[in-house]
This record gives sequence, C-alpha cells and structure tokens, in this order.
Amino acid sequence: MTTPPNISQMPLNDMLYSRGMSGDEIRSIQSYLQHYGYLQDRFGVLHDGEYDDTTEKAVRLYQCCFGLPVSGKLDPATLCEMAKPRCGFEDIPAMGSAFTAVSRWEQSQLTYKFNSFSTKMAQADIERDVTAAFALWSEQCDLRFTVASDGAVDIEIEFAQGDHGDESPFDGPSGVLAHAYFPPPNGGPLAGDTHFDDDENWTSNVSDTQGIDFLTVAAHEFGHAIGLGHSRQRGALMFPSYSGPQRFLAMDDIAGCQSLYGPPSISTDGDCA
Ligand code: TQI
Ligand code: ZN
Repeated sequence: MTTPPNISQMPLNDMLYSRGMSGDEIRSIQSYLQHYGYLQDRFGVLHDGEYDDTTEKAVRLYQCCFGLPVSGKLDPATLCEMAKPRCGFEDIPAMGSAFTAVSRWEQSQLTYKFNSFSTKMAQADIERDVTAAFALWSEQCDLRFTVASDGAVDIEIEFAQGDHGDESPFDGPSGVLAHAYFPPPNGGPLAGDTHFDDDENWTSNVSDTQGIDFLTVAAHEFGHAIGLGHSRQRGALMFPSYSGPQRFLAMDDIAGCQSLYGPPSISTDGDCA
C-alpha cells in the first residue's frame, strides 16, 4: 500500500482545477482519489496527470460522499476537505464485490427435471449443455445437481413461448431470453424453476454467431436459480447483458456462489485419492 499524497502540503491557495488542465498537482489529486477508492475502473481509462473525464467522475463521487456541491471541479471547498487530516483507510473498497446474493437453498443437493424441450435444439444437446451449465457452479461451491425423470424436484426446466402459465409471459424473438426464480421463499412453488423462451434461436454451437448460446444463458439463469442476482462486474457471467458465448465463471461469480454455499466440500466418493 502506497502512502497517499498529503494534500495539505500542496500549494492550494485559491486554486481551481478543472477539465482539460494538467500537471503535477493533478497527478497528486489522482493519486489521492485512487488511494481512497474514488478512481473506479468503470469510469474508464485515466490519463496520468491530466484532468480528464475519468478524473472528473472521481471528483464528483468524492464530492458526493463528502456532502460537497457536486461540481466536478476541484474548487476551494473540495481541496480544503482533501487537505484535512483523515483516516488512511480507503473510503470505497477497491475490490468491493460486484455480485448480489438474494436467497439460498438450505440443502446442498438439488434435483432438476425437464418439463419440455426446445424445437430449436436436439434433446441430447440440451441435456448435455444443462449438465455442463450446472457443473460450472457445482465445481466452485458446495452444491450438487442431480437429474430426476419425474416427481417433485427443486428446479423445473422448461421451454415455452409467450404466455406459459406464470406471471411473466415471454416476448417473442430477442428481448427477454429466459427467466429463473430465486430459491425459497422467493417465487413460492416456482422457486428455482427456469424457463427458456423458445422463440429464441437457441444453439449449442459457439461458432453459430446468429444463434444464442444456450449453455451461456442456462448457466446465467442457474445463477439466479441458486440465489444470485446480477453483478456490476463486466465480464461476470451474472452481468446483465449478453455479448456472446461465455461458458465459464468469472472471479466475481465464484465469490458470489461461495458467499451463499461456501467452497466445494471435499469429495468422499473416492475420486480424488
Ligand atoms: N432475462 C432476465 C435475466 O435472467 C430476467 C431478469 C431480469 C432477471 N432481471 C432479473 C432474473 C433479476 C432474475 C433476477 O437476466 S434475460 C441475460 C444476459 C437474460 C439476460 O432474458 O434478459 C442472460 C437471460 F445477462 F446475458 F443479459 C440470460 Cl445470460
Ligand atoms: Zn439475469
């Protein structure tokens, strides 16, 4: 951890720094904002020593946190606040988790079954992709998924078009692709159930750029079915927009599922001698 610059030792008298300026003072301010967590990755690239758009966003965030007028400029009031003695710990944790967790299943063994299949993909491909999508989660947290052919299960999987008997009808091609219900007590009897819009052009072929990768969407929906909400982290499987196949979990997804279920328990079935 580097020492933050001591703003009280800067020449501050009647200075006003704003967009477009550059120099060593700007560099010190940037390093101050960085140290306390105000220069966030999501603000974009930072030009060292230049009062750029990213610096302005960080200044706005700082002003907001300290109840100062949010001008985006380093005015005397803002500089005066920065020059005050303060705690050396960051105000905004640098690696703050981006995931959200809603609710969890009480048991670590979950069952699923298929109520219907797609008209767009072969049943065997769907079964294989669902197995692989569940495995992404079960490899990283203490959950196991087993398929059942009938009877009461935790996660009911179905493909449907338009109105399909819950409160959330599908909307035809594109738009909403699928939805899943969070673990109990959310969703009542639908808890965990995962529905796919069969008006989408589902594919199991990653090089089919016209289609929507079923495994990716299934893995995202199962994230909801085990209790995760969306992540603020671009690149997380639980980030709320689809930008092509992503058949792996990001660190943030792993942190999310482990916060609910803990790391995978040591296998007792003899396969890791
Ligand atoms: N379906 C939404 C989704 O699963 C439904 C939804 C919106 C939702 N907000 C929610 C479900 C909060 C649970 C909790 O995100 S979607 C993507 C992604 C959709 C979107 O059809 O828009 C994926 C389905 F993230 F790529 F945009 C799957 Cl992977
Ligand atoms: Zn989602």
